Amino acid sequence: MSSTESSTPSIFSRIIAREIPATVVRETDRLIAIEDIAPKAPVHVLVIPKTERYRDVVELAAGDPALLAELVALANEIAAERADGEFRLVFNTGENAGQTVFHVHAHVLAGGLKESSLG
Ligand code: DGP
Repeated sequence: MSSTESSTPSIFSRIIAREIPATVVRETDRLIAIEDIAPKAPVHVLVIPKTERYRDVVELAAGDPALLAELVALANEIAAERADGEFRLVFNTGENAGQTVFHVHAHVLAGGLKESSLG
């Protein structure tokens, strides 16, 4: 077994399999978008590849850049539908960066974030 595989399904794989409930915002062949359980912004959606082959965005970009592009496009659509089309896209990458689920996912944060700028 490689370092990118694990013996138990991730929490997101269990959501994708409908074993655990979640509010599904959008679903495509290769992605699911759900409401974050602990929202940090007026819009806080997680966009998650259905495969758990990639633990973080670095692995995803190297392994399937087209899927990363699909993820970004879906984030853009969600921000357009749910807010004003402007959004922050966050990939926590590694434990020391705050990643807690090692199944790659993007946080789509939108809705009046100007005052909480990172810059
Ligand atoms: P990260 O820290 O980047 O690994 O983000 C994991 C996110 O996943 C965090 O914002 C909370 C969210 N999360 C964890 N468990 C669940 C769950 O069971 N349901 C939903 N909807 N979100 C979850």
